[in-house]
Amino acid sequence: MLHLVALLLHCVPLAMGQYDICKSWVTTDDGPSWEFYACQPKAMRMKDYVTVRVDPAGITCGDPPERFCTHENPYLCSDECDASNPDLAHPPKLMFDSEDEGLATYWQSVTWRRYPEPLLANITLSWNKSIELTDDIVITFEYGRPTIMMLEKSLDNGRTWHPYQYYADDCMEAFSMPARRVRDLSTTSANRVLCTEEYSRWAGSKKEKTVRFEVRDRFAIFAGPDLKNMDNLYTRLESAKGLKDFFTVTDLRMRLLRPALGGTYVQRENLYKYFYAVSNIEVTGRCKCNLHANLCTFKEGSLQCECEHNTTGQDCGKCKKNFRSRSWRAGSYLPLPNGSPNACAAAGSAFGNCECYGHSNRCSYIDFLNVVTCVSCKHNTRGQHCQHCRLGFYRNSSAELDDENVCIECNCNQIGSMHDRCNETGYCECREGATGPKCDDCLPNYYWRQGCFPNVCDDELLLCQNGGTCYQNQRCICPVGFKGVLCQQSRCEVDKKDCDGAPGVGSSLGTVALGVLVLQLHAWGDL
Ligand SMILES: *[C@@H]1O[C@H](CO)[C@@H](O)[C@H](O)[C@H]1NC(C)=O
Ligand SMILES: *[C@@H]1O[C@H](CO)[C@@H](O)[C@H](O)[C@H]1NC(C)=O
Ligand SMILES: *[C@@H]1O[C@H](CO)[C@@H](O)[C@H](O)[C@H]1NC(C)=O
Ligand SMILES: *[C@@H]1O[C@H](CO)[C@@H](O)[C@H](O)[C@H]1NC(C)=O
Ligand SMILES: *[C@@H]1O[C@H](CO)[C@@H](O)[C@H](O)[C@H]1NC(C)=O
Ligand SMILES: [Ca+2]
Repeated sequence: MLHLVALLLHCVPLAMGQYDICKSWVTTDDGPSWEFYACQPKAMRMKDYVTVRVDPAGITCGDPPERFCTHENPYLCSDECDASNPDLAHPPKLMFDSEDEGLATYWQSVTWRRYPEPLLANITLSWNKSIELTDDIVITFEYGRPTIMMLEKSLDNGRTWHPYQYYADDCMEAFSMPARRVRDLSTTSANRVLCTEEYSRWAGSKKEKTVRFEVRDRFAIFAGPDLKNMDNLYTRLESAKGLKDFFTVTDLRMRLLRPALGGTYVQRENLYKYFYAVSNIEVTGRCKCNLHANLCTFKEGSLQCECEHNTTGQDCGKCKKNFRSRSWRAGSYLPLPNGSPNACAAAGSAFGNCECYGHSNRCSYIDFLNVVTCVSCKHNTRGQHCQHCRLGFYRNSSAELDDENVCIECNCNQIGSMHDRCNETGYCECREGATGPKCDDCLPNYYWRQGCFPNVCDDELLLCQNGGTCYQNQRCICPVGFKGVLCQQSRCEVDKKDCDGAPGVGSSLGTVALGVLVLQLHAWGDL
């Protein structure tokens, strides 16, 4: 019985297509066991999981209500958009609904009544999950396609954006780019960002309604027409740098830059026939799970891979706890037809119980100690399991033990601290007078000058006397006739002749005194 089940399971991958299952129970000479394969989820209609944002504010029509015309009949302006009336409203969600046969529901912008100011709108789609496109993106416009638009993509949840494709009725004029067609790309240019004129020319608003981002045509460069030779595509995706990433997105943005004109010129006397209306945005793709999952589910508002191979994370991008005896790797489409699972391995499968938290992928047996230890711990870690921080580093409390950022440099001030080690919260050990986590400050009553020194003078306890002034807590600048650390000593008391002729020659003496003072300042400045 067991035999039969195993046999059936084993046949499944071939029956259902490539990379559909992650593991199967097989019988070998050593008895039954699991066999693992590279696997990926099925392609889905991604519009069901998207969140959309339309910019700028106020671009959606109907607030206040507005009449609009069509290119076909520009003088019969009987259509109305009214956001407060559900039958006449055109909110963004109508780009993603499922439509009854023949009845288009669509998002619509305000009309171009501000002409010649451009009519600009951004439609941003976000999944909060990396997805791999498997078919064309198809955007359906009612009342004519834009004459200029651009598609952008993000791979990092909208932090950075990159052009994906340019669309214009005249690429040279709109973007200073020559017009090209995806069909003309070659194996080396399959991931080129180009400008196409195929979807922007006027052909009557009912006839040609779609704008495409051609994924299939790009796949066909490798897999042939009808995508019969998928093996070749998978081989290429694995080996050509950047090709997989080209088809991967977390967000898409349509930048609508000029609406359909229905002719060559904008008719100023009837601006109510210029606007954008989008009835559908079809995005077909699969969750990116790094070939470690064949299921992707919608949980708590986001898509999540159901990771196998002892991986974890939204994209199965790391190894599960206790399965980190070697570094994480994505599964591979190669070798054909089942690929390599590159599964994470349990700590202790090879030698004893040697986990290195992903900071080393080598263990070594030390004979005379009879222990297995990690070798060459990276990321500033050390220890048998790379579980400690190297001297001069401390543990990052917000990072797990297997995080690359687990150890933070102490960064102690070289002069202010005793040594370059710190305690578990990053505090260095300070020399006398120094303070602060890094010992780069001085305690009160100390001043900083290549280290901390006790104040010689200040404004509170150590006052300069007899009219002396305190210079940067380092010394008193004494008036002529006084000396001592705090100018507390009159020169007359020390040497009678210093007092001769002292009174009565104020101004000239003053000048001399100032001269001395300036000289002194110079001297200290050079120190
Ligand atoms: C659309 O997004 C781009 C960035 O991708 C931004 O520069 C531009 O200002 C946005 N336009 C509008 C109308 O919000
Ligand atoms: C994005 O997905 C992550 C992981 O599933 C989740 O923790 C986070 O809350 C999501 N963010 C938003 C804005 O939905
Ligand atoms: C993952 O770990 C479990 C034990 O928790 C083990 O049974 C299974 O075979 C492992 N899978 C892989 C692909 O290594
Ligand atoms: C601590 O770890 C977190 C998580 O990896 C990281 O974001 C942060 O930058 C680290 N802190 C420092 C100071 O390196
Ligand atoms: C580290 O040193 C600082 C300053 O001396 C102290 O406040 C802190 O409690 C110490 N942390 C630990 C974990 O010892
Ligand atoms: Ca619709």
